[in-house]
Amino acid sequence: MIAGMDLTDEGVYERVRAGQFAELSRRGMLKGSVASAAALTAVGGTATAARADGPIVKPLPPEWFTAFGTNAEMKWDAVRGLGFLTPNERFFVRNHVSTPLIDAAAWRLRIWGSGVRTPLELGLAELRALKGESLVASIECTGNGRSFYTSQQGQTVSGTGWKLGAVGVARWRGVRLSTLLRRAGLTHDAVDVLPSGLDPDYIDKGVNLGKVRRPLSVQKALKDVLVAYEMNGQPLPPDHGFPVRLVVPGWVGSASIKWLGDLQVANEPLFSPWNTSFYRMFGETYPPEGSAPLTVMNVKSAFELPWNATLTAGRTEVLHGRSWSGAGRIARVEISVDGATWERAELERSHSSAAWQRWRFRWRRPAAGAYALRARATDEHGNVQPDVSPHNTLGYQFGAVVRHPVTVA
Ligand SMILES: Nc1nc2c(c(=O)[nH]1)N[C@H]1C(S)=C(S)[C@@H](COP(=O)(O)O)O[C@H]1N2
Ligand SMILES: [Mo]
Repeated sequence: MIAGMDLTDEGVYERVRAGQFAELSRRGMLKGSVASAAALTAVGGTATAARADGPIVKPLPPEWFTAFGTNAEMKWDAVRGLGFLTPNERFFVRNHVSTPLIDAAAWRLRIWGSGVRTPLELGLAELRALKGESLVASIECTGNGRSFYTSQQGQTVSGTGWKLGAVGVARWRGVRLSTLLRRAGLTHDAVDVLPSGLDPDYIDKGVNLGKVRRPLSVQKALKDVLVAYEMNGQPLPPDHGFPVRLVVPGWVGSASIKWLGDLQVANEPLFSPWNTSFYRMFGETYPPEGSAPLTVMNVKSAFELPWNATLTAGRTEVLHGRSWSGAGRIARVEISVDGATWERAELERSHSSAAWQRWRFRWRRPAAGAYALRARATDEHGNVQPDVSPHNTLGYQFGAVVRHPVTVA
């Protein structure tokens, strides 16, 4: 315990560690570790990586981001007026450890294991020479919305206290994972793919859990997963996986491994802490080993408004927002300003089914007072946001309708 803080709480731990990290780099004590980290080698794959000055490389102006140690949340009020895609410099960051600076010229991706006949190793130029494809897709942290378990439902959960900004949508460009797997001679009995990152090992409560890595099924890998090297027309920024990351559409963000260095393909199920200890539901209503590993993300909605925004009484206000679902397109969005009656929001043109849906709602001449605005979306499969999210101790997948406070004055 540091000064009464509970370091077993992931959010507290990350804040404390980031503070210590910042202090060390201010005092110039990381010079030695920069040199030793320069020859960092990943399991299987190789790349040289250096450590940046802090856990996140890009600037995090407070008007765009809420900083949480190694993570940074996009502020929804800063999104108003931006286009459909989240600009790279505005995209949320979720780092288990810290952004590595990877030398693209030395980067290699290895594909190996019992599920491929001809193990493959390729560099960035070779990857870029393969047929490229673009995909507009969201990436959303499994814990997005976590703080509402506490603020809205009075429940205790651990992890970063995100509001709704641990999500973003980009146009990704890269090579289909299926292309690489087939080139490596994917066998008929292959079942799992385990991508590993090149960031430093993740130390959780003093235990080294190794490289950030999380298995996904071959089925999903062949369906729509992209091995991406571009984000919104630019090379991936360091914080978002430079030079190469996975993009696993619709699935929990932790599946979209950044700084990809290694792909193990196996003819038997693979496990890592990221599909056994984390990214499952744990708690009262779940078995001791937790739910099945989480995959598809749930339905959520956000207003493009500051928290506790002040609006002008008697003036018609056009409220803007976005809704999204890992399962597919959004079919309907309803808004309530009084918590009792619901009206349809107007949907804008729909883009990719793997991305969000923009909408607007005309709030006619609101009277002065305090309100809780609600947006409730339904996706094309009939998944609808409930009033309450079932509790789980790690605070994953908060999908209930969020009550967004505003004051009309
Ligand atoms: N190698 C590696 N990949 C990773 C992570 C990480 O810490 N290391 N974090 C994961 C999690 S939990 C999420 S939500 C997304 C976040 O992607 P972003 O930082 O580009 O927004 O990356 C995933 N990929
Ligand atoms: Mo995440």
